[in-house]
Amino acid sequence: MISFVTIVWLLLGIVAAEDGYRAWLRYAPVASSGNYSSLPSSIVLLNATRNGPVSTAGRELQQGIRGILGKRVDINETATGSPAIIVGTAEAYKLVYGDFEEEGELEEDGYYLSTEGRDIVIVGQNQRGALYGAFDFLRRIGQGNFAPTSHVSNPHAPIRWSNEWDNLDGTIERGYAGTSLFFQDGHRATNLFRLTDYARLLASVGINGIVINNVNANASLLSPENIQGLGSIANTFRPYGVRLGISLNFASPQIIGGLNTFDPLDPKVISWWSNITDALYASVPDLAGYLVKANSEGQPGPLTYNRTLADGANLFAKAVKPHGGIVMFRAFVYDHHISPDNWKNDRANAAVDFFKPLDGKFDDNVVVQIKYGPIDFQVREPPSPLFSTLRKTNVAIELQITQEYLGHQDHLVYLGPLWKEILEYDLRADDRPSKVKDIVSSERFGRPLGGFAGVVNVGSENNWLGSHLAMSNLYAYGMLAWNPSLEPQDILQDWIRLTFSSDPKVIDVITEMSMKSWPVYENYTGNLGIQTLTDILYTHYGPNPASQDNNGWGQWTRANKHTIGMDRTVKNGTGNAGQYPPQIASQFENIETTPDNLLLWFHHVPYTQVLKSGKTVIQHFYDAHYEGAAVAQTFVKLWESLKGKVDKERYEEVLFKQVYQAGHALVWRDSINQFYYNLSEIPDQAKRVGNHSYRIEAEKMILNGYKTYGVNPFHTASGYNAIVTTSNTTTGTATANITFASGTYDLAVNYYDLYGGKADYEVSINNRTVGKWAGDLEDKLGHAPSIYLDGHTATRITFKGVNVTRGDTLRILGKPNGIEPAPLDYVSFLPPGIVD
Ligand code: GCV
Repeated sequence: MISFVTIVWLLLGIVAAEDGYRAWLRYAPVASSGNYSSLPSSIVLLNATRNGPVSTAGRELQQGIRGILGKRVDINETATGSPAIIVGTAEAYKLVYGDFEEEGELEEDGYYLSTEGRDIVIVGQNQRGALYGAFDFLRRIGQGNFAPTSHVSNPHAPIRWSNEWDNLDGTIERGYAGTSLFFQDGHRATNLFRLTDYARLLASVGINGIVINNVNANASLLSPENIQGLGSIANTFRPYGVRLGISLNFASPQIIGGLNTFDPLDPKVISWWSNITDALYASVPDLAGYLVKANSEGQPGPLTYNRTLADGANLFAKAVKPHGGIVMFRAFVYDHHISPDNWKNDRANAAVDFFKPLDGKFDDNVVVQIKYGPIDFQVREPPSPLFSTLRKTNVAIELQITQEYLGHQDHLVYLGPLWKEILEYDLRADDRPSKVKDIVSSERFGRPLGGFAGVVNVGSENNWLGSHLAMSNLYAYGMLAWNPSLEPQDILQDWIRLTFSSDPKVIDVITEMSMKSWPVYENYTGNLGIQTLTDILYTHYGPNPASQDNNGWGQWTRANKHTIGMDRTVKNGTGNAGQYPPQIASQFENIETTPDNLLLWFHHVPYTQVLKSGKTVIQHFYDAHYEGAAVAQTFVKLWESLKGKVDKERYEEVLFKQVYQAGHALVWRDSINQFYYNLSEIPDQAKRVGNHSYRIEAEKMILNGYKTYGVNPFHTASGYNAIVTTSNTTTGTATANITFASGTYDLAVNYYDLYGGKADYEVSINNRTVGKWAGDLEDKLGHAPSIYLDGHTATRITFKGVNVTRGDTLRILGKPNGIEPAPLDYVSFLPPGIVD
C-alpha cells in the first residue's frame, strides 16, 4: 500500500517548478522503489576530507536519495556496524573492511559500485572516483533501475575537460546562453554560487577539469587581483573533483609583464612565466594546467620569433611541471590569409603541416588538443588526419557542445551520433586498427596522457545552454569521454529519464526528435561534405554559402557555375587525402570509394556528377533540403504530443524553439536551393525550387509607407526582395487581394527580426485581425544577433486555421521600432498538409 506521505512526495516531484536549472540532477521521485525499500539508513564516509569529493558524494547521496526515494539517510564518519552506504577510496575501504570483490583493476578516477550485498559499496580509486561512483548509483535509481549490480568502471582517458570561451568582460565567444558565470567587468564574477551547481553537473558526468577563459585569452587574467580571483573559483570546483585550468595569452610577458619580448627561448621570458606560474599555484595549488592557442587567427605565438610551436608549448610545460600541471596546446593553427587563387592551398592541411615535423619534440606533459575535423566543427567532416600522424606526442580530441556551426542551440542537433562516428573512425595507422577513441585515450600509440576537451560555453540562462534539449549534448559529452563505446541513443535515453520522465511516450518522442536531428540539420544546411554553408564572415548562424569562398579563411567550397567541391586528392588537388594513412588515403583519393557524405570534401565535381545513390549532386542538394526541412516540421507535432507529460514551463519553451526551428529550416531550404539553382541554372526535377504557389510576395502587395528592399544575400528573401517601412517612424501597410480558393488555411508570415528594434505587426483579413506579434526574438532566442535583413534574421510566424474567402483583402500593418523597419518577406496561405 502506498502511504499518504509517499503520495505527497510523488506529487511534489510532479508539480515542482521546472526551469531546467537542475538539468539531469533533478532527483525526481520514482514511482517504484523496488529493492531499495530496504536501503540502508546511513551513509558511512571513509577518509572524507572537509570539502573533498568524498564529502560531496555523501551530501549528494543524501540529497538524491531523499529526492528519488523520499528517504532520509544520515551521514557518519565511521563504520557503524549496521547496513550502510559505504563511500570512500579503495585504500580507506580496505583498511576498515578488508578487500572487496572487484572484477578488474581500478584505474585513476575509476570506481567500484556494488549494490548486491547488505551494504552498498561505492569505492573510488581516488576521492574523485568515489564521487563518480555515487553519481552512477544515483543515475541508476533516478531512472528506477534497482537491479543489483557489482561493477568496476574506469574512465577511457585521464583528461576529460570542459573548455569555456568566457571573456573577462563577461561576454562569451560563441556562447548562446547569456553572460559569463565566471567573469564580469574584467574580474572574476562577484557571485559564484552557480559555479557550485555547474561543478556538480560536470562531475556527475565524469568531467575532471575546466578551463574557464577564452582561448583568445586576455593577458590581464594574470594580474595579481585576478590570480587571487582564480583561487576563489577553484575553491568552488574542488569539492567536485574538477580542477581549474586557464587559457594563456602567449604575449603576456610583453602585454602585462613589461618585457620587450615574448620569445619563448629568452631567459627573461622563461623566468617571467615561471614566476607567474608559481604565483598561480600559490593561489590554486591543484591547478590542472594551461590551454594555449598560439599563432592562430591573430593570436600571438612562438612563430613570431622563428621558434617552433613545440618551443612554445615546452616553455609552459617546463613551468608547470614542478607543480604537476599539464599544457593543452591547440593544433588549431592555420593561416587565415591564404590565397584562394592557388588551388593547391588548403587550410585542412595546416595541422599536419605544422605539427608532423614536431612529433616527438613536445615535453611529456604537453597534450596536443585537436579539433575533431580538419577545419572547424562543421556539420560533417572526416576525422583530423593529425590523430594518426602524431605517434610520439600526447593528443586529445576537441569537441564542441556549444552549437557554433550547428544552429546556436535554436536548432535541435543532438551531437552524440556525430561524435560517436568520429570516435569510432578507424584510421588504420600502419594498417592496424586505429580508432580515434583509442588514439585519444593514449592506448594506440602508448602515450602517457590523452583525452577529451569539450567547448561548452554555459551562460547565465537558467537552463545553462539556453535550450533544454541541447543539454543532452553536455551529458553525452561527459558520458562518451568516460566511455566512448556507449551508444548515443542509450546515453540519450538515460538523459531523458533523468531530465524529463520515464514515461515511454516522452522517451520515444525525444529520442525520435534527437536521433533524427543531426541528419535533418545536415540535410537542410550543407550536404555531401560541403560544410555547414552558414555565414562564416558574420554570425556563423544562417545560410550564406557565398561567404565560404574567395577569402583567406580557407573554408572554400570552390562552387562555380558548373562544378563544386574541394579537390583534396594527391593526384590533382591539395594533397589532403594523402595526409591519412594509406588505406584511408586511397579511399578518399578515389571518387568511387569516397562515401557520398564526404564527396565534396575531397572532390571537385560537376553538379551533374552521379552519386552512389543514383542522384546527381544538385538534385541531392534540392531533395535533401526539402526532406530535412519537412522533417523539422514534424518535430513540432511530435513535441506537441507531449503536452501534459512534460511540465508546462519546459513544454512551452521547447515548443517555442521547435516552431522557430521549423520556420528557420524553411529559410535554410529555400536559401540554399535558390543559391545553387541560380549558380548552376539546373532546375529541380521536382520543380519545387523557385516555385511557391501558395505565397504572396510582400513586394508585390500594394504598399503604403512601405518600400521594396533588395535583400543581401539575395537568396535569403523569397523573390530576392522584401519590404521595409519608408522611414523608421512611418507605419506601413501592405495589402493584397486574396485569389486563393475559399477555404481554411494556415497563414504563415515570413519576416525579419533584427537586433536593435522591436517592430509591431498586425495581420488582418477584411479588417478582421488574424494575429499580432512583435519582432522581439532577440529576447526569446539565443543565436548570435544580426542587424540586417539576412538569413540570420529571416523567420516565420504561423496562424493556424484561418478562414478565407476568395476576394478577401489581406492587410499587414508594420510599425517600425529602433533600427527594425518592420521588414516583411512574404505571406503563405497553406492548405492542410502543405509546407511552403
Ligand atoms: C575562440 C573558430 C571560432 C572562433 C574560435 C576559434 C577557435 O574560428 O569561430 O570563435 O575562437 O574557432 O577555436 O580558436
